[in-house]
Amino acid sequence: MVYYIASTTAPVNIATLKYWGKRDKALNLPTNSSISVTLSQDDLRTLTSAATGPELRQDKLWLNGKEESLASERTQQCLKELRTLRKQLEDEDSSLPKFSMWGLHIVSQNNFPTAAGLASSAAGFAALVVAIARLYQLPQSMSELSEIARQGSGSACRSLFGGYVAWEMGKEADGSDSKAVEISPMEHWPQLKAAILVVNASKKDTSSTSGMQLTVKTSELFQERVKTVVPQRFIHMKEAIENKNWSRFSELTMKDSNSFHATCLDSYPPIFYMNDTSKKIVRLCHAINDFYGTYVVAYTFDAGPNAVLYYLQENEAKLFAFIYKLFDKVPGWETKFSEQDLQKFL
Ligand code: 2P0
Repeated sequence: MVYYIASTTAPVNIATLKYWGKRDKALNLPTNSSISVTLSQDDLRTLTSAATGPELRQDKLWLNGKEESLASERTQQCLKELRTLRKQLEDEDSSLPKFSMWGLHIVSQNNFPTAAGLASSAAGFAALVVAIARLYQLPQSMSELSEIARQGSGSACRSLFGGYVAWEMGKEADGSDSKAVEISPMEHWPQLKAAILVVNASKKDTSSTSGMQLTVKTSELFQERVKTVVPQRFIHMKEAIENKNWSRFSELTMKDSNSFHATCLDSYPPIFYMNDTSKKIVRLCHAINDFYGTYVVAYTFDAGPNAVLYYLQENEAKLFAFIYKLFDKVPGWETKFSEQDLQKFL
């Protein structure tokens, strides 16, 4: 038996300017542009291998060791587009093996909890699209492939790049200009670090897709957010990243997380992604920043209760002194803060 195989990893990306709302559900076209920071591949990532061969009749997927359906329209759309691109190559060069006619076997593994608001669908669809594009030896650029990944899951388009990434919402009705572009590579600002506080690793209650549909339909605050708040913030956040302006970046990141969760709360009936522990983390971050009189940490929360904290490498000890003291889990970390200090902040 002959098999052809390609593998890739795709990292998780965490939005600092949030995507929330679709103007076209079938094509996954967003109501606003967004910005994200891609996490290190060493931490949170999906590893995907795609295989094909003349004897494979069906498409199959194994996710985290368990066979899963590939029947969803979004997945089918990604596979269809990738096969069409491969078919074009085969039509141009008849010596190429007919991959587009054969089944695909896809094996995918996350090294973090799936569907718990840790952007597993982003890394998952990005890895799926890139693994198959490599297998098919497609000449398309990452930005072009991001248009396919976007149709699997909106945020997936941003996981095709490392570092600092913008998803430009585009204007076209067919989605041909709604794609991810790199703002800066990871090496541009390597001092920026992320820590994830896993508050709850179980599956979220309201899926992102249904949550954003409800917000678009019912929230008045949302209209203001997409019309005036996000377009301004997009420009400012891009500048903050390009200029490595940490305090500006922190402020915008926290404000945008709050703005997104406010539109969730303003949906009817309201959607709650953050829980009491999440709120405690928000207060702690502001308290830490107040204590030092400067931005030491910035929080952001996606469609779940888990916190992503951004900080500069030089402030790692300052931040973790608080975190470890508060959660009292990790021995060996010295902190100059007393219980009394902490209680004052919380
Ligand atoms: C984001 N989120 O920008 C925002 C912030 C969650 C909160 O993108 O329906 O899984 O597959 O396009 O991409 C999560 O939504 O939604 C998300 P679909 P997706 O990262």
